Amino acid sequence: DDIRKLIVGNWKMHGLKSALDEVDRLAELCSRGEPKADILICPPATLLSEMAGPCRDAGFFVGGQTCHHRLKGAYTGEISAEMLKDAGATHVILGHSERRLYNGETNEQVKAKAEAALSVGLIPIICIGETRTERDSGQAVAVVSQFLAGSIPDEIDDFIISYEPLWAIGTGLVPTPGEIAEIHMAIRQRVGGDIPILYGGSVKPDNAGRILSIANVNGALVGGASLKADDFYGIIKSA
Ligand code: G2H
Repeated sequence: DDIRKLIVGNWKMHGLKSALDEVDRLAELCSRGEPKADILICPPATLLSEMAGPCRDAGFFVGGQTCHHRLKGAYTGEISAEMLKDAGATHVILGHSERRLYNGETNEQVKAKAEAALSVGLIPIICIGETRTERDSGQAVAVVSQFLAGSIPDEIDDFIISYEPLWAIGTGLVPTPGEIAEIHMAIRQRVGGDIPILYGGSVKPDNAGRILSIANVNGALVGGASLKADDFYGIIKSA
């Protein structure tokens, strides 16, 4: 397919102001290497405003890691889609399995968050994936299909899907190329030809080239290996 590859760094709850040095370092590596992929960094919300300028100068996008489903209001501690946009974000990760697990996010909430994001012009990156038990019982495609049916707003065409098998997140375990290809094909059949489909879960410099060459893998959502510029660049350059 012709979809431009997108490499996303999901910093999760990592990164103080000192992490801006990693952005500078990444900018330097990319200016020398001229990577072919688009680059998006999703830092903690506290760093978003400060990172937006240097990232824009380097040609990187910045994004949020979640947003509230309401546009504004009395929701102490929450961040709206418009606030992310105002801070410089172009994208927002939604329904990451860590949020589904630790914050009880449901498909309905993820869908409402995606609608909020789209209403202010942010591109939602909707995360879906099966557990090890679901895979072992042959349910992976069915589970992923249910997530798709439940989490994607109706009649939208500007969103990104990230397939992240739960058992591959932060574990060093990665599905076989055949397993990734099967799920990405199933997602492609349901979302159509223009929607980028990312793979996430223990993507590292040494496996990125293999993963990114699989059919219908249009990029990667990278956690641990996105925190250090040299590791992240190792992934970017294999795209
Ligand atoms: C999956 C991924 C990024 P990691 O959560 O979202 O993290 O690359 O550390 O497995």
